[in-house]
Amino acid sequence: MRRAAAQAAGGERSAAAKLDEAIGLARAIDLEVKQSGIVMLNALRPATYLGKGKVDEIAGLVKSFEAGIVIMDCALTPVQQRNLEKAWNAKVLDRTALILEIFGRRAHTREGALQVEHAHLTYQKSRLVRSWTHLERQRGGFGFLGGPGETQLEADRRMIEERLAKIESELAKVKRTRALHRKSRRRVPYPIVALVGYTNAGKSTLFNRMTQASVLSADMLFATLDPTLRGVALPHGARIILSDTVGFISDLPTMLIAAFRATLEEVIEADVILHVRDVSHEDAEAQLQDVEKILRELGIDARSDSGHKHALIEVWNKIDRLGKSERERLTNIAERRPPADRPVPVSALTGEGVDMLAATIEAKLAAGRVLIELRIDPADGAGVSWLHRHTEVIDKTINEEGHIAMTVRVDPAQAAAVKAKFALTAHPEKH
Ligand SMILES: Nc1nc2c(ncn2[C@@H]2O[C@H](COP(=O)(O)OP(=O)(O)O)[C@@H](O)[C@H]2O)c(=O)[nH]1
Ligand SMILES: [Mg+2]
Repeated sequence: MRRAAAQAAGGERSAAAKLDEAIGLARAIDLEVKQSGIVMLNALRPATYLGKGKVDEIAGLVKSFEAGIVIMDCALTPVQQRNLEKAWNAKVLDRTALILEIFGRRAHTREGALQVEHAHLTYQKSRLVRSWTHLERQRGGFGFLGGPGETQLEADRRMIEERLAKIESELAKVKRTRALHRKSRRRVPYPIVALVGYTNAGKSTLFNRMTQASVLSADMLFATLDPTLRGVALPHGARIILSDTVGFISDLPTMLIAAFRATLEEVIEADVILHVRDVSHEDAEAQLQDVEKILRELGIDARSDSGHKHALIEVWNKIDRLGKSERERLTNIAERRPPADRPVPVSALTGEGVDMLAATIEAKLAAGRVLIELRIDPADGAGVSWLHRHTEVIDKTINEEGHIAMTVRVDPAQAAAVKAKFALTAHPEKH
């Protein structure tokens, strides 16, 4: 695959960072990147975006690599896309098309899938309108309205609009019943640990490192789950589900923002969120702000660490890329933070710090365990012994009415099952 990064303005470093990101995005849909580069542009060509020399040069590269796809990290008009596809004899994706492709693969929830389809259709619709305007101009204005080509376009547009309206009403319905869906979606009995962070931060590398070492990842229970979820056994025996998510993308096209948020829906479900950061990245600080802003909008406050539901660990990844002094500086900053929100420096690549991360997750999970008070019929001896086997029993007394009052501590993931088992007697959980 040959990729051209068209960078009209901006410094060289940021162009390089954008190129890295685009390569990361292409890999996220399992494309093999054969060649990549930055193209400096003096002027945009309406017909081909790039100048003739560049188009020819890339045509040669496409041929020699036998590439099937060229990704242009910019916004192409439908005409430009078509002309380039013809010139290169390869499929051409622009930035929005590439991101839509990624979101489409990663939308797990019904809402996510609907939002992505909505964004896709909106994208197609905008392109229909644009190419229609283009045809009009070529034919010399409004004189040809009602011609055969235009009828087809109008029909296409109406079809898209009808589908959009249908999706919108379905989305409204899904949102109304969201809480319900959430409850039934949770079928796995282990706490969920979700990886979030920018594209290229190292989420998938960390995901693989943590799951490869674990016997659990080959477990039957997980064999049928999708590849972005895997079981991991932590050092002291706690079991978790690790969930890789779609990464943050810089300068996300506006029409894709809702779809992106919807693909993060499952993060709200997580018991622990690992915010993976590339601390060797020049934009690390701005990326941190972006991620925390979106998390807050999802109701996850990265800074307070008060709720047990959203325990968050900042993972400072790629420390192997830091020089000695920069590494010491960051380690000092990390160590000065209070234990509850102390970042964990790691290298997903070399494995350094990953043990510490596992231990930190384990500690967070223990801290996140919830207390449940139950009142049990004294005749229910089986129930009492079940509780002794499956939960941590904190307190057990006989109250005035002769009931057994029990206080037990469980993983948040277990709480629902315990409450359901003793449905009539459970009290609201206390943290
Ligand atoms: N030097 C170094 N590179 C890393 C590390 N973690 C990931 N990478 C590289 O960063 C790139 C993006 O990693 P990936 O896991 O795909 O990021 P994701 O987009 O967040 O899933 C890949 O080329 C990885 O090899 C690390 O700890 N150190
Ligand atoms: Mg990834």
